[in-house]
Amino acid sequence: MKNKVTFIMNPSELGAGTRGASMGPGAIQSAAREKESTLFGEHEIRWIPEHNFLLDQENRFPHAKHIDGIVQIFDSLIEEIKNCQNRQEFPIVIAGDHSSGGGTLAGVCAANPGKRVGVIWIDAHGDLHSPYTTPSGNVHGMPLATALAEDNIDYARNQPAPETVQHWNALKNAGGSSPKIEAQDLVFMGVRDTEKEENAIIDSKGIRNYTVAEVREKGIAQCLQEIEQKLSACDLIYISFDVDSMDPELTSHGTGTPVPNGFTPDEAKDIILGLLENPKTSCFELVEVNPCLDEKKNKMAETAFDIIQEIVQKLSDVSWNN
Ligand SMILES: [Mn+2]
Repeated sequence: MKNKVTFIMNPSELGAGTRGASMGPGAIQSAAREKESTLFGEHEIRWIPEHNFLLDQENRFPHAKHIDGIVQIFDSLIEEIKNCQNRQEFPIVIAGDHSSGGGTLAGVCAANPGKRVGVIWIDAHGDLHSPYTTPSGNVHGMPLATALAEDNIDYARNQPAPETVQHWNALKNAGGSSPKIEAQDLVFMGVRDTEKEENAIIDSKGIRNYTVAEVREKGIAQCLQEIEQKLSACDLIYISFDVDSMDPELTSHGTGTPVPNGFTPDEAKDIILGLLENPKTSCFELVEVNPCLDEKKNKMAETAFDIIQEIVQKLSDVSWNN
């Protein structure tokens, strides 16, 4: 049984389309300090080296902006997740933009070779684009395609340059395996803003999405029971929580791409705490807090911190796999 948490802070915002998500991890720490919480003093904190200086240079990769730096970030995340595994500690990753999720997931797979990894992606978006299909070039819209090794060539709208493709292949192969997960082992929750290129993958691979409406209608407990059943063949589960899965009116617009009609903060918390009761859950990540965009001072970071605090409390109450 693991009983220790390590925070992995990844202040990269290379994958985001608006600036400021690099300050998300710091804003969450500030929210903690404002409440005079000692949570971040009670656990190991590992900071991923950032490459945000690339944002001060001309972008060389229009179809996967700053992907050269993101390759480095993936490698650092893999290293830290492996270190957590060696120390028998539970990693809580707090990251700027959601491209981080691809690296964390690569790390979970690399730290557990031969194990089947399930993913619960709580998000307003599908994050299934590739350099071939992206309308924006922002890599935070691509992390799941790195894990699924999904170029989605049938829906290509771009012709990425060879150097871009080389880096993209590095992301897909990060940690030494590709694909890292099967589409049937991926569950969406709260996804409500996708593009046709992503819908094609969701439809053809039958990726299950628990909408906000379905979760409310069935109840969280019933949905989580179904998810546990669906992922019963998986050895490990990784939870990726994008704060834009929550309703911006009930939180704030302190995130890069807010979408109306999301989960309430209490619903998000109950979902995550429920998922942590599954002993297979091995890693949690929270992303996309952007204090520069917050119209309610530091509200999104405060909301995120409340959730993180409850997660750490919960983890001290439950035991889970190796
Ligand atoms: Mn996302």
